[in-house]
Amino acid sequence: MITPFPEPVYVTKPFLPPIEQYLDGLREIWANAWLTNGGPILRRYTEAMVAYLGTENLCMFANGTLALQLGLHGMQLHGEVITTPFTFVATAHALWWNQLKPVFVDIEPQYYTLDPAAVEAAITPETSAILAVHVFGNLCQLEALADIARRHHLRLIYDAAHAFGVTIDGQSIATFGDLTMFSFHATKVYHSIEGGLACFTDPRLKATLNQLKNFGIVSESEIAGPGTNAKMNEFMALMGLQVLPYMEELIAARARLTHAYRERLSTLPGLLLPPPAPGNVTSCYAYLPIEVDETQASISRDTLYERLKTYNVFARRYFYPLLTDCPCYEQDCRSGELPVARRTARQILTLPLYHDLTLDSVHRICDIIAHLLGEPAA
Ligand code: T4K
Repeated sequence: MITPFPEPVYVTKPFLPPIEQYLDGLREIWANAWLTNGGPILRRYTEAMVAYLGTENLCMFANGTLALQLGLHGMQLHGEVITTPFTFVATAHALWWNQLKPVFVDIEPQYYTLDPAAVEAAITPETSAILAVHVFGNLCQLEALADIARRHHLRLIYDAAHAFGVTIDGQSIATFGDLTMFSFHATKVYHSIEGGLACFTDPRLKATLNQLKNFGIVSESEIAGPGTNAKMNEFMALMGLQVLPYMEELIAARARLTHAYRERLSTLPGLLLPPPAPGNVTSCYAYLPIEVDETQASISRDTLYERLKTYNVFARRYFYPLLTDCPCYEQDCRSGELPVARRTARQILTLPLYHDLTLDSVHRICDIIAHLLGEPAA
């Protein structure tokens, strides 16, 4: 008999380093009596990040949203920015706060990233940039987007909130496009409680972003302009610094669980899984998205989502609704029906995936899903 989990199983769970190790770090913070504003631990963390990503051109932030928002601001964009409707709201909000008009275009059906042909078709004289999202850690079509940006003289920005740790041909994805943003929120594969990072190709952006995140301050007597407060504090930097050495282990654990999910779920009728990453890409296994095709399965995505809760399994409908269906953005849809994005938002469900979820739990979640789909348990 299939019974509910005794405790809630959420879509994700943050990894925490050994508490004694964090307490040692707290003692250092106490001794320093330096809590924020570019303290010694943040400096150490920034150096570790430079080494990890292989670029000096980066800037740490209080969260990914502010990293993106200020990154866009620092690049002095104007007019329209072509982006995806299938993402977390923060992507579009970062444009809104810069008074940039989002132009939402369709995604491609396999990995849910921007469809380059749709991007190119949406370019107008008002377009200044493309804001693409490596959604679920799936890489965008890097070459096609770079080619479009080059031919149309557009800036290319990546929201890589989900993609920290992903590499292509052995190279970090931090250095593609003009600017890449990572989120280090507690719900991510890698985190610093809250936190964000912007990596960029133009080294001059570093001073600009460092000022923007610190009220526009250049020195005690000089203010460059209206900045804001988007600094990372020492407690976050400490967490980020202590979680970083576990990256390989965290990704390996998620890979094992992903393979187990795939093996079982790919045999169930009406469930679709995006293909694994191409051979030259190392994934970070950020999310476990499935699509429920109501015409093939005996159940809709929403019914499955609700019924899973009765088994204490809290999957999430990332990303639903489409941004173009949110009242603040619905007037910005200029590109017709967005059929792929619309279908994906209707069918998508992300299942629990985190470092210490057990293989037994994955098998049990799969058995519950099979049961709800009217299939025999394995
Ligand atoms: N761009 C994209 C594409 C993004 O996905 C995001 C953030 C951003 C930009 C902005 O980056 P940040 O400014 O956040 O750095 C969560 C996260 O808050 C958000 O960071 C993330 N994307 C988004 C996809 O997911 P919610 O509202 O779904 O989170 P919440 O609080 O419901 O948490 C989800 C589950 O995680 C909970 O059911 C339980 C578990 N959880 C959560 C927290 C916070 C824990 O076990 N422990 C925790 O501490 O937005």
